[in-house]
Amino acid sequence: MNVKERYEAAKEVYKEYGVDTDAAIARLKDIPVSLHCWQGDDVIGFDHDGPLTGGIQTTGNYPGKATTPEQLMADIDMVLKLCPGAKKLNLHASYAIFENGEFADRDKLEPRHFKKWVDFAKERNMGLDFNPTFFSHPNIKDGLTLSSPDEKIRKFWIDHGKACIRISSYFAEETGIPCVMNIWTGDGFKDVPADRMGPRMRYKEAIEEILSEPYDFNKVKPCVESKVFGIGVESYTSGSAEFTLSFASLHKDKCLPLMDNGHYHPTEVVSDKIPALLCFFPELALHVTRGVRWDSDHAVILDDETKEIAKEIVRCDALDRVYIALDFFDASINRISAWSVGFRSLQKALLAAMCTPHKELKKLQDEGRFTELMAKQEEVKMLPVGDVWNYYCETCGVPTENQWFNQVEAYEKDVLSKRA
Ligand code: RNT
Ligand code: ZN
Repeated sequence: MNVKERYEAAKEVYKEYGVDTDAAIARLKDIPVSLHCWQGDDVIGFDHDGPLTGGIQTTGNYPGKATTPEQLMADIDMVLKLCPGAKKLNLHASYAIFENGEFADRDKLEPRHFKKWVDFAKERNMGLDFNPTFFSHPNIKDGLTLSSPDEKIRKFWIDHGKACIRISSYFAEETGIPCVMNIWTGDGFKDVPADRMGPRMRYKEAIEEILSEPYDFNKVKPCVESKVFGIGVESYTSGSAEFTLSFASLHKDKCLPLMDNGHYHPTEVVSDKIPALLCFFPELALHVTRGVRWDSDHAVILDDETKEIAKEIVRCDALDRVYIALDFFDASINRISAWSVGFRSLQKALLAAMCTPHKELKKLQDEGRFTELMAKQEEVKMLPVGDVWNYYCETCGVPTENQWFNQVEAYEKDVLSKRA
């Protein structure tokens, strides 16, 4: 049987469960997922020569990483070719493109430094998301940026945040698609702090100042991302979960909470937090990643939590209230492959969620039929979602499950292996 025939058979199976797979496919095609540019070059960017610093780290030195905007764009194009569905491109401020020997520090960045990215996105009908870069820079003092006790340091980073709001507005204007702008800092302490509240009060006021820069909240969606600890900041973070959630809730008219599922204690799950936050926030944002023990940024795979996250977004009917972005960086394997596995896995999770008979399952719960609920939930796991997936890929004009990896291998041989 070919892909189409297998799909037709699967479609009949799903019909018996009251699931319309054609509708699921049509819907999934319109759900944008933000593709992070930083998997392509190990979170380095183009505005500095030094290493990645500030609470996060990449490990591995697999050959072929992008070191110029042209290379990174070519690699992103390859990923777009391999992945189905609607995409946005997620940039960091450190990916500014300077020309003719010009340079602007983070506090002086302007929209024009991102014009090439805007052209790139427009040509591919993609929206753009953005992130101020509060790491890999000499103005991180004693591990702190926005929560630093040094006013000059704080001012520099506040000005950076404001510059990024202006750039985000430019992205939204140019693409006609809202720009999600995420504020994450690695601010924190390696060892037991002597003051936990001071940095947080300064952090609060600094973000408030950034958000005083004028913007249209329908077009620019500033977010605050929390983290429980980072590399070198094991004991304390200024932007803890309670801090950012309270901040976002106090400033609901100006910003959104962002949850990265690698930023919590190992048995805490973001899937359960999504419906909790949806009770209070009109919109929220996600970084989908894969935490492994103490590390937050492994490539996303089709694991239980990824499926559960997708399930919550879908069954809460919140696809238009949740901004979904990927956030991981693996330097130990082919980066195009890491990117594609991550993007495709999230798409698979969304598709599986859309092909689940949530109404019937909810009914069993509400009627207290928990024995049957457990049995049914296990039964639907075995439905032929793989056949729907391959057909979805085919209709999106991208390779099916057993066809994409050889394209990565060819690209490695033809392009990546020739890079210095
Ligand atoms: C780090 C945060 C943050 C970064 C990116 C590069 O732990 O998750 O979102 O990964 O901004
Ligand atoms: Zn993140």
